[in-house]
Amino acid sequence: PSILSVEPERQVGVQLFQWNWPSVGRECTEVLGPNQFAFVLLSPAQEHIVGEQWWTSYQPVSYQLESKLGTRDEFEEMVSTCHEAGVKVIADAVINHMAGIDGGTGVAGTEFTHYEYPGLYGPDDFHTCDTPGGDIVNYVDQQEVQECELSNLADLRTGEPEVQSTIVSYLDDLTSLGVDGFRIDAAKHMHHRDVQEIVDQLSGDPIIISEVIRASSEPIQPEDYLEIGSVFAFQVAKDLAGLVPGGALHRALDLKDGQVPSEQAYTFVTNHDTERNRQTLSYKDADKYRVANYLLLAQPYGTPVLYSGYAFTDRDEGAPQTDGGVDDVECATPSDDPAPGDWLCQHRTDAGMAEWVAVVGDEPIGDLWREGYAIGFDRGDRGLIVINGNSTLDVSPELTTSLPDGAYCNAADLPPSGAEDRCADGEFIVADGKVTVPVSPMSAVALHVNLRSA
Ligand code: LAG
Ligand code: CA
Repeated sequence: PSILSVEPERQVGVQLFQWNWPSVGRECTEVLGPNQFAFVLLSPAQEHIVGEQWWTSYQPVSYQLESKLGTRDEFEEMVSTCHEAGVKVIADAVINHMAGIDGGTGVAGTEFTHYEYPGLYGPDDFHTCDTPGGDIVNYVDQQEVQECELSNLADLRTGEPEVQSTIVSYLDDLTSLGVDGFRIDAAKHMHHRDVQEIVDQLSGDPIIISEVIRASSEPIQPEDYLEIGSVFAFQVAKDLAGLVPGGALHRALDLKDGQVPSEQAYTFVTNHDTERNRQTLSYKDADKYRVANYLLLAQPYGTPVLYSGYAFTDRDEGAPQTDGGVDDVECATPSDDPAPGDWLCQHRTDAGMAEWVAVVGDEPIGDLWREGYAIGFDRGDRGLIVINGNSTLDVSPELTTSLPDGAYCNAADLPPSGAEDRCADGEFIVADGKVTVPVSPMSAVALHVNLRSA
């Protein structure tokens, strides 16, 4: 029989929240590369304030690449390791602000005060603002959102040429180490003109993903940033949080985020902020979270970014660390009740799905099968998925499919190793355009043409 096999086109990314550089590199080699992940999104790499909380990463004190996540050398090594595995690296660029505390010594030894960062910035480089504490209070006032302080974080005059060139040197330094793109942290808090001017001065042609959290009542919208590059599609995450518990899984097929075109939307189920403020589903939602991830990956809108963090009880709680450095990641055994500090490695559960997405590519959604809280459909003649959102009922539809005949394995159920002989004995038999697909509650079966028995 002619085994149609497809050149996979990597698409799926993963945010490895607070992973140190050596652990990121190892993950690229062992899991992300073999499973056709496209990119990894890092936590911030620059020097930051001292403290056990995760969010010290978001309080820069210098642009030295020395942080709780590793050294400059470790960073450089990680980037090349990931590249060797075929995985791109997106850095988290905290450029709206510097630290939000009175002063101190950073993790690499830089002494600073709130508005003085030796060799980089002095008081004139920061906005001043006459709101209480200089903070942003009123999100309906564009100027206030962009020129006052976000939680006391010293707000850079990002419209000024000298500030811009300091930021550009920092980002170019990351590019010189091989970084492929940037998440622009707190992009909403910088005028899109400022971000555009900074991006225009960067060397190379990095991927740009602006973080502009959509709120319908506000004057600043993600659409304002589309000329600069892509944006994170927060609306998709919020919609998934609503529709999975409600059981209306088919509504995930119409997902979009306002007027953001698919090619410029980075979609996700959760990130480090939303899993803490409970705006989205997270590991705490156990099987609902897993179903939401299947939906995210199954539908064609946007570029999916999986999330991988650690269990926590207190929102400030940092990742497990020793002497100020985050420990190497060791994935905990999957559990619906993990202990605080356990590395969850949620993305590994979906490792085989990253390849499924790479294989189905842009193929459109075929005819929809629907029964109760379960849905199923083809993606062209390359893949098929059935997602069962029923919490107690099995489903077992006999589907009409465009998949070529063969014995398929379940990509949603592969070990993360990406082993050679992944489908020795395919149990899902496509014959004459029909296939029966048994799926247990709150799980999925995903077939693709590159995962068949010979
Ligand atoms: C972001 N995107 O726009 C990050 O995704 C988000 O995680 C960052 O907040 C925020 N913007 C600034 O980069 C995080 C924490 C905050 C934390 C902040 C700075 O969610 O809780 O604020 O990082 O570390 C903390 C305290 C505040 C305090 C502030 C300054 O929670 O009470 O005012 O530090 O000292
Ligand atoms: Ca600002």
